[in-house]
Amino acid sequence: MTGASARLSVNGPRLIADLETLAQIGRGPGGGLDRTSFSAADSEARAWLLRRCAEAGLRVHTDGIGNFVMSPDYDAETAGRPAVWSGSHIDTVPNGGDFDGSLGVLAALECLRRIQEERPTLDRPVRAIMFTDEEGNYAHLFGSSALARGFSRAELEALTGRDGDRFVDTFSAAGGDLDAAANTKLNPAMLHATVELHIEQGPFLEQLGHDIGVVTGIVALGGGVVSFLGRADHAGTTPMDRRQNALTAAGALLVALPEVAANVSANAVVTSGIVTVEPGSANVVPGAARVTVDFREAETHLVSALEAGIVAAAQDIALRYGVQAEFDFETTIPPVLLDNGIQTVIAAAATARGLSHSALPSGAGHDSQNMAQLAPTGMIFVPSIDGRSHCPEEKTAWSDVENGANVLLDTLLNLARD
Ligand code: HGY
Ligand code: MN
Ligand code: MN
Repeated sequence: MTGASARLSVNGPRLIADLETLAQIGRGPGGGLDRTSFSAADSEARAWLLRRCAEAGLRVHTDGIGNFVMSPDYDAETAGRPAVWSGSHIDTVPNGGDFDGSLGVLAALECLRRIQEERPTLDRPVRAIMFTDEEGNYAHLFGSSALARGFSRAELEALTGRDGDRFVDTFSAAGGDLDAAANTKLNPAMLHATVELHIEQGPFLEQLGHDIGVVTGIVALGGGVVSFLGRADHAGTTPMDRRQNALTAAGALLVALPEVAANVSANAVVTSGIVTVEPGSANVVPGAARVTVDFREAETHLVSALEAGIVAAAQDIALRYGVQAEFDFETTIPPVLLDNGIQTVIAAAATARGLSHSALPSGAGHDSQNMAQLAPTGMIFVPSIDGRSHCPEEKTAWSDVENGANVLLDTLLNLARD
């Protein structure tokens, strides 16, 4: 840096090269990325990220649940002060895209590298974060939930992944320590602010032709598994009126869910993405059917009504089909409004770089909704081409990647100075 007021910018080609390299790790048969948390591909991506940090001279602390906290090596003087954090996740949904989460981690890494290279004098430390299991294979926004609310050992022991594996087994196999995982709750006094850069994952910025989204709030994220328990019987000999077919009940719930959502609000959404059937044979009446239910709602006062509507619909259907309904729902992560002051800083940073911007809410879940429970939090969105996400077609223009990273850098430096 030539002077205290010279503006830093990210190294765009380096950030793009990192995104392209990370996108090579975990490419699956569907053409997208399969980087479920603690899978072999996730471990490979974590190892690669650690190498990139080492090459840049950055320090990395891994906490009990496996979140990475990355720091420059020169800020010992301010290191004890409340820090400015920025990050996201590198795990993906099955057959996911190259940008969801990865952009926020690698842009934060790039910002930290520029800070390390230029060594500006800052009043507060800046840290880049990689959160564990944002996509919630084991628990919604797992890594940041461990920081914000913490998990007891008993809670951790009860967690299972979508493949039916127990978290404790997978975690131990990956070298994790359960006692440390149960001890990750963060003291909010350590934080001054947090900011996350993310792709929009929807169509609005593209429709508006705007470069940057200033995120106003994030919807609630809730759900879990509804199990219908009927009776397994012979498919050829059991008359239709004597069956307790659990899958028929599950099917009725899937059909009922859109109306359940519409009865709560125009913005409420409910999704069932996994159905499992037991015993799972073409010639056996299904004795059990389990469906995942993911629900989102922006208004705090409507969240419990949405959950109650799903439960009531399932109970009603169970009664109608002569089966039992059981519920295993996670603690709902409440909706949050993001910090107004940070929104102003983000908007000003965009304007100063000649970028158009608009305010918009997030319909996707993010670690920021947990971090907002701990410190003033902001989010920056960049456009998603065609609004596509959670699919291999997920894409953001490289110019938008660089713009978003520069707005992130400006925002972090602003927040790190008094
Ligand atoms: O599901 C979500 O909204 C986020 O991508 N984890
Ligand atoms: Mn996602
Ligand atoms: Mn994400």
